[in-house]
Amino acid sequence: MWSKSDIDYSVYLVTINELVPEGLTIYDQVEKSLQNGSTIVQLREKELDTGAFIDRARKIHEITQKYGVPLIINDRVDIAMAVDAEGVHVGQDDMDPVLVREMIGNDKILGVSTRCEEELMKVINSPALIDYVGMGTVYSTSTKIVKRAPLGPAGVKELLKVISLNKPKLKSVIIGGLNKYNIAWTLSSCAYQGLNTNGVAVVSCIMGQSDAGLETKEILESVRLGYGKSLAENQVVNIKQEAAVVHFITNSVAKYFSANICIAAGGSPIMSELADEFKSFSKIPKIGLVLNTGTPTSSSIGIYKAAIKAYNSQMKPIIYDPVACGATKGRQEIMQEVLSAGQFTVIKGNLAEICTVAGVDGSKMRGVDSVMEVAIEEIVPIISKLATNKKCVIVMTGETDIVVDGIIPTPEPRVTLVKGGNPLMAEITGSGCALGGVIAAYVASTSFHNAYEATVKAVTLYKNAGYEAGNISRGPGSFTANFLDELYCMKQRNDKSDGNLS
Ligand code: 3NM
Ligand code: MG
Repeated sequence: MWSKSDIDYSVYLVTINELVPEGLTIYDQVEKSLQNGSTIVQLREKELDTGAFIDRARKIHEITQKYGVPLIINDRVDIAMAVDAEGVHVGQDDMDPVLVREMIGNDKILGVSTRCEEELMKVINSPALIDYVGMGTVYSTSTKIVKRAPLGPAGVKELLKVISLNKPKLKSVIIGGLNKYNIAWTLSSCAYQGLNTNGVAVVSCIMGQSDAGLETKEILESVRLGYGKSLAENQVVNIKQEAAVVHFITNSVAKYFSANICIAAGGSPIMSELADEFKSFSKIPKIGLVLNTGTPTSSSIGIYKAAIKAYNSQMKPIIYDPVACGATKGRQEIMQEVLSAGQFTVIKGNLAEICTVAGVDGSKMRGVDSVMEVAIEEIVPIISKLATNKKCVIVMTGETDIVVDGIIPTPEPRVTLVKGGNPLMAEITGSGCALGGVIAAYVASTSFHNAYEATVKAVTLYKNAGYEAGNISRGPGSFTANFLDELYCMKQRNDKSDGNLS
């Protein structure tokens, strides 16, 4: 016999018969999902007549009982009672929770959908005993017609704040557009102080899949990953550098140089554009992806997206370098697709590229690159806004590099200006691109809460090596060799001095 206080909401499966693939039944899907770790099931039927609904509810209940998992019935109190289900879930336009509670008694689970602070407060202030709230829609979904704008992790966080301040014991699940690629990131970024949501409610990403078992397993893994890396729980992590693997998807011009620079900076480069292997790469404990879109082909976007999904689902860092993204319409489209395909840890670019990513007209600032100091006050707010929006670190390279933290932006995004380098850096091909690999090596060696610190260290190392190399070089040829040497020696010295990246 389960008790209401220890219900596991972490993988909350909501059924939909209409999306079950041909050849499979709703019963197959629910059973396979339960076998692989879903923790609570809601039967949601919008079309069935009462008799058929009861029949289906009975069959589903037999399955959930076999796995010791509670069954919740959507909307229909009568059906929940008829099959003695463990609970009822109602929306804002359904039966008043007070009435539902009167009918089902105190031992059953009662959940209510909320879409905003006002609805949440209504639940919190309700005289009825409500066990959990569903909060959504988190992301856009085609499973249900939703009229409001998605909450996003930031909106969820606002709602969790309301719960935390008013009724911290109220359980919650989030719903809408969640899948194995975005769950870890969402959970890790929506927590309010110590309070996170208790689970993810998912429909299509299990019910609509040909292997509902495997999908459930992967979703469970993402949920664990997301909670494990919750910002609120885990603020301080040492940055310790051991050889991190850097996976480069980079432009053909920069490959050779990037690989050498990466090794000199303590990383271990691999080059691959074979989407089939991305998933296994992303499971390497210390790995980061450099996604440099400098020489796209007509098939590149599929490769980019596969890589983003793989690395996001394992919560491994992605350093996005949108080379010349404003140059043509085609490149702008690729940039938009890449940006909407997932979450990045660092976005690195020059003034023009960062302005394009930010949707700002950089041309007004053209020429600023060489007189950076005067324009810093103008550009920092733009970068800060972008960093906060994208919840990532932004690196704008130039005579002075600017690094801004949008991952932990409170109260204000942190900003570091990194000077140094040498004009010869601009005379060798791929020096900008190769920096992405050094950042990846550093960021991959730490937790993502420390991505900003790690990025600052990588950028500083790079600038310092460029400066020293410039002092002893006659031109681009010797500079290339000296730069590699300086980077290598500085890295060795840093490691020796304390074994850390400090
Ligand atoms: N309720 P999927 S969104 C049933 O926002 C439901 O309250 C929502 O489906 C809400 O996981 C939704 O396939 C459908 O995106 C979610
Ligand atoms: Mg309803």
